[in-house]
Amino acid sequence: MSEKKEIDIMESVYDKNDKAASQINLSFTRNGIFAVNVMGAPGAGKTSVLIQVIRRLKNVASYVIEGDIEADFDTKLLKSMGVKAVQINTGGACHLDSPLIGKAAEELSLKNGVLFIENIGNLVCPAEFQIGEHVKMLISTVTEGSDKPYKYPLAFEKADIIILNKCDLLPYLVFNEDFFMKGVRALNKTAPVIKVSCKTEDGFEEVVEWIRNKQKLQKE
Ligand SMILES: Nc1nc2c(ncn2[C@@H]2O[C@H](COP(=O)(O)OP(=O)(O)OP(=O)(O)O)[C@@H](O)[C@H]2O)c(=O)[nH]1
Ligand SMILES: [Mg+2]
Repeated sequence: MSEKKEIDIMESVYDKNDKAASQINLSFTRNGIFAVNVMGAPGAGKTSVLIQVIRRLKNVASYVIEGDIEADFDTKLLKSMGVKAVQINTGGACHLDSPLIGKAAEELSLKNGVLFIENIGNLVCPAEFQIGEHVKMLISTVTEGSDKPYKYPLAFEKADIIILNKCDLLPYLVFNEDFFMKGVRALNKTAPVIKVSCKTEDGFEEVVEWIRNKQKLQKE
């Protein structure tokens, strides 16, 4: 009996969140905003990847909502580069949800551009919650090991694009790329997997081209 009650509560939590997410998504679309939910483990390089991407998204207004449990280092860094960014601190919650995004979005006065939402560093919960995004970008890294698609399937299954970051470190690691790709493709047949390095700056032209194309499709 108590088990059934627990499932009902979770269903209503997801339902409420998803309804709010649909409203937020509609409002983003109406304002010409293409929203990217950036997910990945702590330290995967989410902020580093955003910096590389935003630098290359010339002639496009970029906005960032930064999610962290505590602290605002990433927001300060982005603001120091001239990026319009706002911080959300969840104070303990392991993912962002729609009400949090609704409030943060109001602070940014969003209009015509790309909004990156850096989710809490966590390879599990962010994948379960829609937050009004048009696409989900997963940052995976070679330092995490090639078995991650097998162990954390939902994030890989739901991703629209998978960035494999820190490839400059490949010579120093044991990372089985074939095994990684087999795991990814068992879950997700379509998402491009793009190898990048924020250190050498390789791979980002392809990421930016993908974002530009998706943004164009959303506008049509
Ligand atoms: N060698 C190497 N280091 C990287 C690369 N990308 C990021 N890093 C380093 O990884 C660390 C974490 O990078 P962040 O961009 O802060 O990662 P994050 O995912 O935003 O971290 P949280 O917001 O704390 O979850 C930093 O020390 C970066 O300099 C890369 O491609 N190669
Ligand atoms: Mg970060």
